[in-house]
Amino acid sequence: MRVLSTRGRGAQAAQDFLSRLLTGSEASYERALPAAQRIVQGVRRGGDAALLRYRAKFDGIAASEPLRIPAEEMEAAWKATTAELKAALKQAAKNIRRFAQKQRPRDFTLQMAPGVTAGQKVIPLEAVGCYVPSGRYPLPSTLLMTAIPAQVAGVRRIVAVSPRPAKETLAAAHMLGVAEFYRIGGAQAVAALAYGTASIERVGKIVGPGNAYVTAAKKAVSFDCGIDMLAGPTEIVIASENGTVEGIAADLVAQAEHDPDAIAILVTSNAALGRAVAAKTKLRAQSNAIAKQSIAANGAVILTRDVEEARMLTNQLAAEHLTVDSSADLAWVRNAGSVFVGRWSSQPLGDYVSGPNHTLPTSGLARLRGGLSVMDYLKLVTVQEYSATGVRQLGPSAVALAEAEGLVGHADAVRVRLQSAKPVRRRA
Ligand code: HSO
Ligand code: ZN
Repeated sequence: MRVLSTRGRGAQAAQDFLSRLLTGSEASYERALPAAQRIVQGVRRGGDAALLRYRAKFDGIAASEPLRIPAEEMEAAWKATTAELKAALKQAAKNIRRFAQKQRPRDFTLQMAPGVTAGQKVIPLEAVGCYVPSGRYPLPSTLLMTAIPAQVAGVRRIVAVSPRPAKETLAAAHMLGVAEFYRIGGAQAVAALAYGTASIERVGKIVGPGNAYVTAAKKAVSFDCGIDMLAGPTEIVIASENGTVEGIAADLVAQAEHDPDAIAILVTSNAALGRAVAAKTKLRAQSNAIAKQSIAANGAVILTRDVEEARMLTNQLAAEHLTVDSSADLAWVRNAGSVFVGRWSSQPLGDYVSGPNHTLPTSGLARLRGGLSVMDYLKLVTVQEYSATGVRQLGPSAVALAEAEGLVGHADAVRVRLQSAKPVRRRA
């Protein structure tokens, strides 16, 4: 693991490394875009037949294998799950649900002026598709993270897709009552969800992480179908001055094992801590093929001049996962997908059981948004109601603004109301 210092002779190397991360090389999904677009068009035109053809070609699944996974198969998977894993899935689900419930925005009505109310009505999306990766690692936890907030939002139809779902993923679907599950993946699954086929009804939004083709396809369909975000490889930044070497190194390796392109960084002004973490991380990654690869390619300890510089760099990196030393650090954190506080808050706890979502913004997107939440499945529809009194209160200002914009029709529409809302003069 490289140790780069922002001061002294190595400063240029640190600069180069950071600007490579910050400006981002061409994302892998961009290279996949032309192929993904062809596949999307193929499914859009060719429907089920094309979907089955792509599935056979890319996932090696015989066309005779039905698209939809029978409920009995999911139930059997649940029954075959060990008591220990069942309990773990239940505990994780309970916390994810509780957290999403707390995040759910409420309906409200405000009185804006006498006779004028304005409010918001929270309405769930009709149908969403949850993509569950099944490539390098099967991720049943991702089904919990994408389906539970949808359930809390009140989404009526929740569809899961995964090309080679693990038994554990099917078990999780059964536990959650996610009954519509298709054995499809890649760009073709995204296309089927976005445009529909004879056997798969289209959804309004597609959520969940996937490989470069899935991400490229999400971008390709995003004019016609909602998407959560374009997710790149996992990132972890630890901003620590006095953390524990063992814990920091273990967390760096943990997120680094997701992907050979994962990014794992410690930012610190404490050179002794930095050097110890670099050595320990290298050692820990030795026995983990993928982490070893990503740490060699994108792992770094950045030694800064002072704490201030460490904080500034951390905010610039806008990491998907950020660990800080104490809750006092929350005061300077501006950009991060999810923050972990203190030595005991190991990041994988958040990947599974704490409650907050693990579907998080990557590639600097944390400057603009946080993780997936119940909000991603909801619309805030606004409502307003005037009485005659209300029109008399606000109407004249609306007319003035409409006239300023030269929109005669707008002004007239309000005037019509103003005229009929004139207070009736009582005869003396
Ligand atoms: N760390 C990943 C999520 C995950 N980890 C799923 C384990 N399973 C992205 O936040
Ligand atoms: Zn993880």
